[in-house]
Amino acid sequence: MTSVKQLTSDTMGTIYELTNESGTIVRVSPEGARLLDWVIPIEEGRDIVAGYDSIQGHIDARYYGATIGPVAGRIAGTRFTIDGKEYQTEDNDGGNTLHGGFNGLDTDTWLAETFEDQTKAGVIFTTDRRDGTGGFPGNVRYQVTYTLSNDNALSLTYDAVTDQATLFNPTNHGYFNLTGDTQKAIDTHLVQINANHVAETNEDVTTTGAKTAVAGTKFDFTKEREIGDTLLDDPFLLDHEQEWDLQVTSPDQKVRLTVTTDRPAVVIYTTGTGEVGAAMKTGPMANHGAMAIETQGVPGTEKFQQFGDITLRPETPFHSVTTYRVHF
Ligand code: FUC
Repeated sequence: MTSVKQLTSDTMGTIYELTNESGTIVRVSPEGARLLDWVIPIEEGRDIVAGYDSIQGHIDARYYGATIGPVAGRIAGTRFTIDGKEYQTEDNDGGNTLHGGFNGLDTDTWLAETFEDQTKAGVIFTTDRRDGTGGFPGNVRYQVTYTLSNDNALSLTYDAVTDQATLFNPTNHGYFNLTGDTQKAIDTHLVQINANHVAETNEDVTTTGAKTAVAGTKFDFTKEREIGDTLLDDPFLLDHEQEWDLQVTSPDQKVRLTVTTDRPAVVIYTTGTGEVGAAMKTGPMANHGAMAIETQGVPGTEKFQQFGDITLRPETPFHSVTTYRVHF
């Protein structure tokens, strides 16, 4: 059996708790349609998702575990054009629009609807936005569905419909530390990313439009290796030639996380000085204490056609699935 129940606590507010037969527990919040906890039933329960010890901490810091959008990453110069019409978005990141701007989808309190059956349980989060919110055109309904299955997969399904052409490139900003303790750096985690190229970035982390082969660079994770102390904030261009796109294994090898997505890229962001000392569930965040695994369209796609198309049009509803699976 899998199940979902609604709980309320003073520190976390309303949460939805998903459980499966193996005793895995996933907790999500309507605040930002956010992933709070993913507790693996080993030892006394190992929570592999980094997060604050209160929902207010999450709201203030914004991105931990949250649904990010309408456009994940940076819109360079806070402007984009669709069908010849230019739109202006907010400057919340040194001349660029980061993660949807000041009021990204992470700042919405989403409506929640639960479902459960023998093999899976979950929550459908929905939020509606008016034309022009944050500078993005279209009255848009966004949905994110979290589904926990009995085989320890957590799927995040993104859907959206609009009444006029707009941009949509969502992600989830969950930070992971497979030791369960963000006071420990992730440096000895083993990582494999099935990507032979990264998108090249400028100093301000916007993309240049070029792609770089990973061979011989610090971005080469095509064979499993320790992530080390390198700081990453880079879009890996997924080859999509294997069963999964990315795999992370805990230093004690007791937990392995595989990620499979239909999106063309994954941004790996390893936390640095900006996050050090944050009041996490397990105490103050270490330098390099977690990694965000953000599947998405390649940042800058609105500008660089070679990366694809993130235009959402009325006649083509958006649908995308990323599946995270734990092996323990
Ligand atoms: C990631 C990065 C950013 C940023 C943020 C918290 O997605 O690309 O640089 O600092 O999340």
